[in-house]
Amino acid sequence: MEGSALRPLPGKMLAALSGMMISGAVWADYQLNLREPQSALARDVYDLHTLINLVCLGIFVVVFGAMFYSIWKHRKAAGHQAEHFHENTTVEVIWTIIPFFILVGMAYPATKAVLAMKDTSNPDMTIKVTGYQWKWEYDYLKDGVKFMSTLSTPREQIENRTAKGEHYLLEVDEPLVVPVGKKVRVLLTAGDVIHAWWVPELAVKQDAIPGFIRDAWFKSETTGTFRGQCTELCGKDHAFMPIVVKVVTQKEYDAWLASKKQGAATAAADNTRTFTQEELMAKGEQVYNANCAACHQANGMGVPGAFPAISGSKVATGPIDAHINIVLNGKPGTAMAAFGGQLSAADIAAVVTYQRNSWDNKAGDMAQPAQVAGLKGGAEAAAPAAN
Ligand code: HEC
Ligand SMILES: [Cu+2]
Repeated sequence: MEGSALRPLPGKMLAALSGMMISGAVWADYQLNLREPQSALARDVYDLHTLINLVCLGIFVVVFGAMFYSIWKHRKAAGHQAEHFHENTTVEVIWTIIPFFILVGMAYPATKAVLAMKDTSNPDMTIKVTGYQWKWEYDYLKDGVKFMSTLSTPREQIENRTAKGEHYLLEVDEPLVVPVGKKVRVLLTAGDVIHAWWVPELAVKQDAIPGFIRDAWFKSETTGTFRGQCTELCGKDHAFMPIVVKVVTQKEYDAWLASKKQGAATAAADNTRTFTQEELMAKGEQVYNANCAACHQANGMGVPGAFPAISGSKVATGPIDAHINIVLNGKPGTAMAAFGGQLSAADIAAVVTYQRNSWDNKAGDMAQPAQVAGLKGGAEAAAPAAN
């Protein structure tokens, strides 16, 4: 597949073709091809796509050329009489042998690329990626760094109240950060339904299936920001869980990792601290908007028939332990997931406090991290290891 010379070809061909039909200005911000590959594997995939398209084009021209030529050349009007014959062994052998070699010629490089994609041996680092409705969790297994990556496109853009940004629905609050030139193995799974992790420029596409671990890998040759999407229809906000991979130099990566570890240490300290009501409300609003508003909505009104309103909810104004419990453990069989595994005790204390004292809710009380941790420990002791 040293066919890298092929790469600009289809783009140019398409541009020339379409230039005849579409004016230049329209064409300028339009692109019809795979995204520019950023790794050796992605280049193989790109070249394969080009090669196979060219083979198809060649077959198309030869077959239809022969057909139209014969029809025209032997037309009745020119005095041709149809010949009566059947079974021509030579022709039959030819039209079996030639396609056979064409198919083998296409299958060989394709199989080679697929095998290379599956070869996750000897990675430089491993990241566990978990899909949730509707966000991704990245867990840097060796470094103890773990965070959620959620859509950061403002709601105003989604609801057409302002103009859409350049990376509309392809931007997140916390990208996956990896060093350039390193073989990164990703372990993929999901916490609720099937999702799929796809970054076209790096040629990774793999389903994330609850209860299974699948793996894939990529090795970016350049620094930059590469964007992808969940590619398995996973519910209402399937289009709202993009993937952003930021490839940086080793030095930048080390600095990022250090600051992430520092952040994790602060979060751990938060879990043993006592907060004021104001601190909890401010933190709770952030946690709510990042994790709960997709279903319960920023105004607390939910979506009638699907997601209950929190404003005026009996749970969010009733006994606080029951409120904490539903956030910790979710409600099995419904879309209300257990947040005990993804959010820290401080986050849960904050979001519960926020829900109890926002919109129409005036419970007036607050939850502290220690209380959440106590309930969490209790639940785990009462229901040991479900798996
Ligand atoms: C994927 C959608 C979804 C997300 C995200 C979500 N919830 Fe829920 N939530 C639900 C559903 C559905 C129910 C109703 C469950 C049932 O049938 O009782 C629910 C119920 C609740 C209730 C009980 C409300 C009542 O009156 O019965 C609380 C409290 C709650 N969620 C808090 C939260 C918090 C806090 C978060 C964010 C950390 C959150 N939810 C995120 C879907 C979601
Ligand atoms: Cu998904």
